[in-house]
Amino acid sequence: MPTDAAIGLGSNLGDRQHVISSAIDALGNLPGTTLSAVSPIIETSPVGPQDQPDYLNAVAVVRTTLTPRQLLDELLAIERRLGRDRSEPTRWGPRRIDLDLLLHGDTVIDEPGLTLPHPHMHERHFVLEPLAAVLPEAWHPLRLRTVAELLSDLRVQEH
Ligand code: PH2
Ligand code: MG
Ligand code: MG
Repeated sequence: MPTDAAIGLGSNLGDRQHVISSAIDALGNLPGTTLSAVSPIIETSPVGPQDQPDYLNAVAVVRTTLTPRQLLDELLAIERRLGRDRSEPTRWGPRRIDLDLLLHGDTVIDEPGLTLPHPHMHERHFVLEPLAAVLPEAWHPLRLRTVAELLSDLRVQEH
């Protein structure tokens, strides 16, 4: 059975726009997968170390028969093909491309290298804003809130 999965895209090195577009094209070409929506691309200040360039962020939604683990492996392969350097020394430091599996239906998983929903998605504007643009009614199976609700919670907390 195909499942809707949401993927967060981020880039703050190189030709950010081009790298994000190439990653979106690659998502649409994955086996058993069709691209169903792409959010607007937004420019965001870095979260984490501040001495790095601003990011472009977006979210893509795919409909896929890949399992979460298969999809994760495909995301890592796309990152490598687009020149991601996994030897990057700093956690949350600059990168050409970052593809994060945010949601895979309402699957809950906590395994080495694969946590669903993505453990930080509910606390990040650069994820929730584009995600709410394409999947506002998607359900977070641990926080028991929709994506639109998570975004409005985050806005309230910050005021
Ligand atoms: N990704 C990070 C760390 N910080 N900040 C923004 N604005 N956008 C990101 O995609 C991002 C970040 C680690 O994955
Ligand atoms: Mg990330
Ligand atoms: Mg990542």
